[in-house]
Amino acid sequence: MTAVPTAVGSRLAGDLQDLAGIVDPALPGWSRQAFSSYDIAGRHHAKGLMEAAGMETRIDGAGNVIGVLPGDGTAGGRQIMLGSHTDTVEGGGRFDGIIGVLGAIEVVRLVRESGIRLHHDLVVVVFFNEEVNRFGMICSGSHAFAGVLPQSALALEDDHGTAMGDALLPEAGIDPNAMLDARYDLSKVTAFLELHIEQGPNLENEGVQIGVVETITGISRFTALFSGRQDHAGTTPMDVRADACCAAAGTILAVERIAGDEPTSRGTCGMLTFTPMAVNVVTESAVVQGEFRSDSGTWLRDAEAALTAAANSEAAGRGVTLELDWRATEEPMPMAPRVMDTITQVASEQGLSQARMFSGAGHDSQILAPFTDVGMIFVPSVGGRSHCPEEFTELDDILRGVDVLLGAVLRIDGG
Ligand code: HGY
Ligand code: MN
Ligand code: MN
Ligand code: MN
Repeated sequence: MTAVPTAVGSRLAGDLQDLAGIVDPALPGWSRQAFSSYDIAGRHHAKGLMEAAGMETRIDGAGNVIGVLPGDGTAGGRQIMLGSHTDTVEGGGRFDGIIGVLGAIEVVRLVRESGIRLHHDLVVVVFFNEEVNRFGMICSGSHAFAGVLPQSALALEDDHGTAMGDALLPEAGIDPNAMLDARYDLSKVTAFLELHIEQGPNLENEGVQIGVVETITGISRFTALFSGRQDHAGTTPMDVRADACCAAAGTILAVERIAGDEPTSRGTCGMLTFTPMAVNVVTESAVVQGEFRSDSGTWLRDAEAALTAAANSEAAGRGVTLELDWRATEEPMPMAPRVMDTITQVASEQGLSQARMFSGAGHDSQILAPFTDVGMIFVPSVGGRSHCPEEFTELDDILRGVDVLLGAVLRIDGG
């Protein structure tokens, strides 16, 4: 058996720096948001690395970049698939997503350089638009890839009334009809594996090197439009106002209260816009985008009901009207036991400490999990920070993650 190679730190460090550097210079942190030219540049950069690694590449109708390293033809066309995303949140970090893409490409190089011939075709995918886009949709690329992008997603509108379906072609170079038709035949995929930073504090706090994800969080995301009446701040008595701002504020605090102190439940309202934006004007309209997360679908349904009631009460009590819609809800998603066991076995053979864990972050893996066996490998986040410029993971931890990813590829159904 050919000796199993280990990831090349200098090469991967260079890749990380190059890809992380493709960002919008006008924004803080590392911003390569979907629907931006920086995102297109980032995905095309990854495509170039795939080609340099000897892969055949293409971009599907949903903007997903797909690279293939053919196997020896004895696996009946079956594939082992790796992947993640290259888009970021606004003002994000330089490890979320890209370590999974670059780590997968490093695995391909190691396989080729070592002369190992896999039976399976080895496929690497860069998914378009993993992060929440301005229309409130997550993982639109992997939804399309799995054949589950709802037609209704194209009608989702941003704060300026632009529909996602109208923005895709001019901004992302994606034909919405081709996106709806971009389903990949996942039945031929033996397993999908994603290397990712933990984005939380657990591995670092426990001093553990490898996280083996058991379940990925469920997510319920909403957009609430409060419509009140614009008035003068100084002459309008408090008891005759229809103040959209205060209705929104009460709803935001309700999200925090409903999330409460459950160990794996979260409530966040990260987007709020007022019209007009004027300190001496009673707000006419307010848009709140928020979300709940939990490992329990039941808890999420209860939270949705509680928030709906709270938002209606905050609006009605002020003579404000409310339009509330729940978007991009995802059920909690268990990972495949046989893939988890493979990752566990490989990590222990490599002498690495490891722990099974819950992912409070959402991932493309959860979109693919109903259609093929999926597993995720986590590496520690320094200080547990992510979705911020302070996001950091040590190169040695990334290299350990890549070595486990390669080990799992060689192990799954004979490699
Ligand atoms: O929002 C998330 O959890 C992921 O980073 N998209
Ligand atoms: Mn993210
Ligand atoms: Mn991510
Ligand atoms: Mn979905």
